Amino acid sequence: MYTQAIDLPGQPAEPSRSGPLGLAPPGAQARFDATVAAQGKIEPQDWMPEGYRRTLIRQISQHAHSEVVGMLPEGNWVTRAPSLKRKAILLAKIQDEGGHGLYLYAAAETLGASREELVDALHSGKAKYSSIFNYPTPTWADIGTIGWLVDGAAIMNQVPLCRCSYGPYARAMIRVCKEESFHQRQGFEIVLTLCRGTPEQKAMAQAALNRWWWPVLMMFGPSDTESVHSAQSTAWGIKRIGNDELRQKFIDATVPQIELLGLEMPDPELHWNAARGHYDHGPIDWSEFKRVLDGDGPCNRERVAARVAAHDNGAWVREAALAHAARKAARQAEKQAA
Ligand code: BYC
Repeated sequence: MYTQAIDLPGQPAEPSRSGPLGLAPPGAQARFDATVAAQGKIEPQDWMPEGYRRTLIRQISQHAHSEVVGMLPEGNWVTRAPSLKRKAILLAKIQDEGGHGLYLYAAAETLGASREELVDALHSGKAKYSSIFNYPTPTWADIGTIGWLVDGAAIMNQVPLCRCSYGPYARAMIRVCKEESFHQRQGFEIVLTLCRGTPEQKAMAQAALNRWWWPVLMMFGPSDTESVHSAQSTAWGIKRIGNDELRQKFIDATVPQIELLGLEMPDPELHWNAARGHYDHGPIDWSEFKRVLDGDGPCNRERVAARVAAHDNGAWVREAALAHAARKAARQAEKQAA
């Protein structure tokens, strides 16, 4: 997975870009359209429209940033998880999220973006990451709820991305979804344990569900009528299912889980609509979503500051790795010359 950015034998070293003035080589656009229409895969060495490339860099890098920033709310609980076993499981989950970030940065690099520019965009506030990671985790129940609902919503959104038209992204999603599935189950198990525990523990689970429910619904993005990218991304085979349909699928799958846990519904307007064959829900407060995207959520500043500090504190590791790689290359060159 990490080697996706390495050149393929017999293929051009660089992903083929539009010609001068952004013109496609003869037949390239038709080949691209035919591949997308046939649900085939576009690979890094294939010609692709500049807008397709930019859209993928935007989405994949935002997705990578989300995975990496998403480690922070959970990292907050590694030392406080209630048992050694819970600590070990949480640590492994957080490491998985870091791994997802790496696959995704590698996938974005196959499109000609450099890791430095992507990371700089996150640190300067230019690039977005998922709104959900700007909320705090005040109790252990929040950790269970993140696994159950946040990873649950992530799977709902990412399973269709396994069929995305861009090969490296689609392939990264297959492994990511398998791991998210495990995360979702471990989160549900934490919440189930709390719900079967003392009244105080069950109340903690209820409070976490109430806090996370609406932000989780916002994870799927704005309503289709407000979504600026959906139409084009769907035409390019990047998006397979719209934001509203995925949100509805998530709600329909989650309500029975809330019932099984014996928790109260976090939205008094949630009810089964037999005519539609779906659950209806109350209105989502999109002004809150907008505030969080504009950098004014409960933890936006803290999250970006933590990432910048981690990057700065890790400068020596990057320098050491580069020095090691340079020495190894020099030794190899010496050997070849001898
Ligand atoms: N948060 O036209 P739209 C995880 C932005 S990590 C922030 O619908 P699109 C996990 C959107 O970017 C899960 N911004 O856009 C990790 C656009 O703004 P720009 C992360 C959002 O791209 C650790 C504008 O709103 N998952 O699971 O067609 C621990 C208009 O939206 C959000 C992914 O990244 C949001 N929630 O559709 C546990 C999945 N929603 O870019 C778990 C990959 C929308 O024009 N991404 N925006 O400035 C996608 O599937 C799509 O990008 C989205 C949005 C469905 C999110």
